[in-house]
Amino acid sequence: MSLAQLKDELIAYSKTIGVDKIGFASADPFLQLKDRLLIQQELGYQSGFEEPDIEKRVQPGKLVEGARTIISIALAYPSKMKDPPKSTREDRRGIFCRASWGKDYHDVLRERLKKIEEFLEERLPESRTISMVDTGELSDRAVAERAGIGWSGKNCAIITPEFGSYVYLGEVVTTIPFEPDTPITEQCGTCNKCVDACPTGALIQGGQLDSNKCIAFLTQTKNFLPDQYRKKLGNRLYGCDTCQQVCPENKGKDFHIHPEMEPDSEIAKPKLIPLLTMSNREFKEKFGHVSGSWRGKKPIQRNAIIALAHFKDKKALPVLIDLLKKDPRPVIRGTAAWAIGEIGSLEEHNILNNAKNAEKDDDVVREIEKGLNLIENKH
Ligand code: B12
Ligand code: SF4
Ligand code: SF4
Repeated sequence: MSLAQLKDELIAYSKTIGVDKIGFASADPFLQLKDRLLIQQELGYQSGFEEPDIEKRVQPGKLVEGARTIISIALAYPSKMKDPPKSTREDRRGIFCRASWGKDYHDVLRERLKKIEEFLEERLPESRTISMVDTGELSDRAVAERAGIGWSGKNCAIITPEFGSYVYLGEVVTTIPFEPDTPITEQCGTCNKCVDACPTGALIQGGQLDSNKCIAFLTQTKNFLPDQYRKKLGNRLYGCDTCQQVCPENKGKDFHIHPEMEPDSEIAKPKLIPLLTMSNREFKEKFGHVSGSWRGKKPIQRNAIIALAHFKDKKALPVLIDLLKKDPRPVIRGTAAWAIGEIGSLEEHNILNNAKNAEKDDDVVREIEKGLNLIENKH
């Protein structure tokens, strides 16, 4: 069988295993990406979640000796919930970004990628392959761009003409020298909606992100959220979709192809107050299977407290006061103190004062002082 035939067979096979788009790229070094990564590193714009070894990121040959091709796959995910529950005065809700709806995409894509690896190994046993999604060394986007899956948008996302940018990406690196596909030309043109809409100015310019300012990144940090971002968080519990939501290329794009990616609205848009008192076990049971739980319970709870402050939800005060008094985690006590200041009035001023006298952690004391100031400024 010729390689052209094998490629056609693999494309046909990929459709049968639930791959929405497949593309082939050469495994040549990613020289432009290397320059880009060095610039981002120098400017301090990286998130710290990337593979730190830049050489490994840009030289597929370092991952598989004799690598010739990278096969990129894309799976489309839903952008709209069927029957989303309303966030009401009685029950304020937070939101997980779309990339955290349904079953963790790492597991979903790994299963598809494994099947592709097996397909190739069966037909060409002497070939070597490895696959990765998100947590691997390669830039999934740079691979997808080269493989013709989509273009690299000003919002940094890979945008496919068929599914918009709501696609997960993964790849198989192989020693098989397939004919590469042609990249798609950039189609943003004069549009700049994503850059203008970003709530924190994290998109420094089209295609360049300062991760430290990006809400998607900030929701995943474990320490206190810097003051200037607290109001910007809104009710986001994990991730941010704003620069994709405003994108005209995503208009009308809402694909429900994979049943495992269907969101459970009580998980994707959960009530905020019950989140605050959840045990580790309950959290794992309810949220353990979604990608947004990878940093554990604490950042989600911190963000939930910030969301309750955003809603000025007075019903949250008893549980926030309880957290301030009893929670062993300084980030939770401190963020609760700030939120009490945002929501509360003179009665809560006394509570904050008492808590300040009892508090031993300097960071928490600072947050309590912020809370006290917030109340004083209201009166
Ligand atoms: C670190 C990381 C983050 C960081 C930093 C994001 C970033 N923009 O760099 C944070 C935590 C902020 C983040 C957030 C999100 N992420 Co993320 N993240 C990653 C990760 C692990 C590495 C990305 C990386 O290396 N960035 C460094 C930059 C410099 O490179 P790059 O974006 O990979 O590659 C592009 C640039 O280099 C650019 N480029 C190269 N040279 C030049 C030169 C010029 C002049 C220009 C303009 C551009 C340019 O072209 C490349 C191709 O597009 C990848 C998985 C992976 N292993 O690749 C997922 C990944 C990029 N994330 C993904 C997703 C879904 C998200 C979120 C949408 C999740 C959410 N809803 O909250 C947001 C989107 C934020 C945004 N606007 O980018 C998907 C993207 C899917 C897609 N369709 O593009 C990926 C691919 C995961 C996956 N396997 O599906 N993420
Ligand atoms: S994910 Fe949100 S904060 Fe990050 S660049 Fe996009 S709009 Fe800005
Ligand atoms: S909003 Fe406009 S500029 Fe931004 S990615 Fe979409 S098309 Fe490109």
